[in-house]
Amino acid sequence: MLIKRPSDIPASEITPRSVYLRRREFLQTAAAAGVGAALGGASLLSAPAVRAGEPIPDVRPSRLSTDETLTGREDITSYNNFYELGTDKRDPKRNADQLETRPWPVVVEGECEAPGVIGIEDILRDFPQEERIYRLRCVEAWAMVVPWVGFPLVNLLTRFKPTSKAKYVAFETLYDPEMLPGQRRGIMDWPYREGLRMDEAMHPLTILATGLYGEILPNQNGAPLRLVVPWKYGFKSIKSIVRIRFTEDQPSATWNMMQPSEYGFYANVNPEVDHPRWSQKSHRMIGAGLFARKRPTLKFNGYGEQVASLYDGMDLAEFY
Ligand SMILES: Nc1nc2c(c(=O)[nH]1)N[C@H]1C(S)=C(S)[C@@H](COP(=O)(O)O)O[C@H]1N2
Ligand SMILES: [Mo]
Repeated sequence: MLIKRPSDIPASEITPRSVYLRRREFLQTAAAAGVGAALGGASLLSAPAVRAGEPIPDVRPSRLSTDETLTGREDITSYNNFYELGTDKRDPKRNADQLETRPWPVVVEGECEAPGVIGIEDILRDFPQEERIYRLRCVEAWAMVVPWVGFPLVNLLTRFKPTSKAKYVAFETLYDPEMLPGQRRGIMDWPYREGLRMDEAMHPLTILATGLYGEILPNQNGAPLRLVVPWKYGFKSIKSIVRIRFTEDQPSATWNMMQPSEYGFYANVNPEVDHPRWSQKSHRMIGAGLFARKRPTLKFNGYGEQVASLYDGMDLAEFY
């Protein structure tokens, strides 16, 4: 019999401990939810390695894209907020390789008739991928224009049949200190969490992104699956999602929990409501140079025509 020496074992056969543990958790969750084979458990567990930078096939352009000048790929992928990979803007790219994104089961649970688990490969296959060029406006008063690849969140949510009790959707990032070095420090109450009201989640502008510039998402940008809500500050756009839960009550959200006076649950981009420590009236474009003129920030990040009616009758200074 042939005994494989360690050097003969292809990298694809070696399972990092954290991935192994995640598989086990996935199998337990799947069993508890009574899904398992029905949702193609086998393909979930033996997904081929797809890497950042590989092209995503059949990406269709979207009419919901802006026509502004794109921020360069280098800037989008090297100036990041992703505290799980470090708090400096350059840390996420530096630490990106530590995160293993295959296999990547996503649990969908809570107030729905068909809870279950879906793998990233099935997500890429089942939901037609579009290019959506959106402004991303960080609460720190800078912005980018990003050619995301992704699909409307509503397409995924409806598959799991939310009940009439589902008033909100909660999201969670992977918790795995072995692969996410930032989680070895108690700087936040991990995992990173975010949430949307059901109508915000179902809105056609709200997408789950799987790529950018036509290619699989780099880890520092939230691979393999991150939320993008273009009319809200960037911190709502939670990265590396592993859990989606329909809830009756407003879910907890990381920055809102940490500093509620500075970061609201809604976090709609609003030049009329300043952050307590700085103005939100204007922002600088990443990549435009330090001396470039600041741009005026638009209410709802310029998407007011599409989304303002979601907040009819709400005082946006109170519900910031
Ligand atoms: N899990 C997680 N998601 C996150 C963050 C984070 O630290 N962890 N940072 C948020 C913030 S503040 C912003 S501005 C955007 C940045 O996205 P980008 O790095 O792709 O530009 O991601 C958001 N999503
Ligand atoms: Mo941000």
